Amino acid sequence: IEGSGDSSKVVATLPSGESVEVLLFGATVTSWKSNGGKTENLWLSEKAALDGSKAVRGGVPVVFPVFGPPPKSGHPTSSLPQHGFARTSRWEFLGKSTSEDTVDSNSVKLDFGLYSKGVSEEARKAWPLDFGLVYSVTLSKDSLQTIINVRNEGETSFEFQFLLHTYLKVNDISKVAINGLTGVSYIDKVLDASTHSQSGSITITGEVDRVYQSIPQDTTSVVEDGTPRFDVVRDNLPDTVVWNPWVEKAKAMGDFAPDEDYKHMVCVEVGAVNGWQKLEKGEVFEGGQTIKSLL
Ligand code: TA6
Repeated sequence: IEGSGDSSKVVATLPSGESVEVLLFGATVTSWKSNGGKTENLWLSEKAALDGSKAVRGGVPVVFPVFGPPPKSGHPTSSLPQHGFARTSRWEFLGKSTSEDTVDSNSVKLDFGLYSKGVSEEARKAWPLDFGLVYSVTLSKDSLQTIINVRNEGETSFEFQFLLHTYLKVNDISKVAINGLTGVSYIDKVLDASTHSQSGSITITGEVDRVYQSIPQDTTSVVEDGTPRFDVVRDNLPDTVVWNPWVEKAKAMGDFAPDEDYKHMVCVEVGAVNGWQKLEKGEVFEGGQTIKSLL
């Protein structure tokens, strides 16, 4: 662990130079370097708050127990902030384990925990359900795996949404195509939340904010200038959000810098956000992603 207080982070490096950095604040992955440590794969705003003062603008924020603005009223999450409290809570570092998968490719797993008693008073009051989260971040030579384990520690059932708000770094958004979602139904939040069906690749020439639902196959691919750049593989999660704020929204976010960096990022966010996952007392949900860097 490096640093102290809310800006403390865990850094892990493989013998071949790949690395990952995770803030205890929100268990937010803020850096993932592949290619021997030469290639940063995640976008992080130059004005991202890394001191615990607000959710990190970039990396992989953890969204739980609600995605987006919560239901207006009458739902247990109604008085939670947008995207819930996990990304703005102080998680515990539970430990690190390394494994020699084969002689030349090993991996390191970092575990983080967040429990009911670890969230703020207001979050606890807003969502008074007993839960336990264990978030595992596994760095391998060419991939990063992030998996959540949600346990219902209470006496009653509860329901939740979960999403990994991954900011992928790209060279030039105008040369990006996102594949693997052809024919999938999506809610277009830029077009009044109307429902559409994806035809062909996704290209980004303006603000994009789409919730793709119940996707039949598990891999979403990001291709840059004709070269495959990332595979984002879902594990037990049915949905994927694709988001780029474009120039106006980028300017409007105080912690999004530099303004024109919308050209160098795209969010591909795996999750279970269409409806609610229900957990009975003592039940566990597990799901997440493996991002493969193909460079
Ligand atoms: O994931 C896309 C989205 O829901 C957008 O609608 C936008 O709100 C984005 O998340 C960022 O939300 P934040 O609360 O991090 O500013």
